[in-house]
Amino acid sequence: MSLQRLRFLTAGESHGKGLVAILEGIPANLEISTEYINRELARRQKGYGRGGRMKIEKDKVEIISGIRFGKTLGSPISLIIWNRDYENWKNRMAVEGQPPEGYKPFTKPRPGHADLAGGIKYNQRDLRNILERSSARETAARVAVGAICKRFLEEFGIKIGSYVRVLGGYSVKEMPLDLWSRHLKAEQSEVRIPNPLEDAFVKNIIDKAKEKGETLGGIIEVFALNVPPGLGSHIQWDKRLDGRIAQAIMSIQAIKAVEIGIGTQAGFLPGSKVMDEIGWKEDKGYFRYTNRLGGLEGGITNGMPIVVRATMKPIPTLMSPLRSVDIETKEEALAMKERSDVTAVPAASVVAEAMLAIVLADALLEKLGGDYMEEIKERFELYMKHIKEF
Ligand code: EPS
Repeated sequence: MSLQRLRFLTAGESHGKGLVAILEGIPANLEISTEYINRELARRQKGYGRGGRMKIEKDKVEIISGIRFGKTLGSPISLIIWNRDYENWKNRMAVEGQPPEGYKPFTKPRPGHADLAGGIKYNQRDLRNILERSSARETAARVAVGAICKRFLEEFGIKIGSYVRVLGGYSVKEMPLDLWSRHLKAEQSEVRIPNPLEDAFVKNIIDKAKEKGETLGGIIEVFALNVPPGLGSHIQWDKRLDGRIAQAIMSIQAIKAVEIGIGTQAGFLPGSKVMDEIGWKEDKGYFRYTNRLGGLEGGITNGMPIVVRATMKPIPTLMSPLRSVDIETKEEALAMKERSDVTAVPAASVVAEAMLAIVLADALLEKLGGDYMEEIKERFELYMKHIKEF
């Protein structure tokens, strides 16, 4: 719905054979390598506080179509990320036949997961049939798609980064002012915070949560630099870019809130403390003295960095489980527990980069049109000239 020029779908169960994605709409002649996508996949797998799964998986993409001799063809790009863990699930996740001897269906839904609502909706009494697709394992496919979109945006100087701002209630105390420096610091941190010197505090909170059988959520910030003004539009509700970004980020598993710029803070401040005053200089043209509105006004980019904040709830699989009901007996029971993460906030930060990249690549293509890179670059130059002269 919200994508105008790109389309993508993912498929795949968490413990099935693998994850599949098809991305359509990327123009021809964009240089891209498997290695580039794999780098992003590896970034998603990091983060202190993940469970055993990330030790099993070494996510690598296999490109099936759409790329020849290192360049896109303009045709749909399809890709697969094989699940290594499938080896351990072959019998339980078989496409044909019957469940193996002694197999126990999953009947004690976890509060906070899609288990119960999904089971009711799809009439599945083995709730594994819901869990398998609702799992955040699916985000590996999104990150692969996002990597291709990032590569596209790079051609226009647009850079996307992210960091974790809050984890398990701990709010990062000190960090660089500049967004890209925060991102670079986060790349060095085991918990993706913009100051690795504070890693120990966060890791300690994660260790304590693990001991208690708890899980932890947090707040991430994702941003895009060098985005030209004029992406998105004020003219229709579904063309507004802030709404399109919000949907994309909110669609990430476990995200419960999305803010742009100062976000909810804007409701507490007078107008003069919320708007970003306009200036003009010969060398840089129009600029803003502040960026409280996170680079978006009226659903259109204004040339300032796009800044998005998102809140992730703790993972619902608790090793000290909460009360639930066994859907077979209707009796009170503790929710199902199985291997999971204490926190996946650092991973969600990388996933948010991918989703922002997808939406921005789409918006740039919407603005410029075109089917091949040379054509689109020419149009971009022309538009940049227009911005300068306006
Ligand atoms: C994930 C893979 C999953 C979890 C996590 C994300 O692996 P498994 O369920 O086999 O341990 O680590 O997903 C969840 C916790 C969830 O509730 O969705 C991944 O690849 O990111």
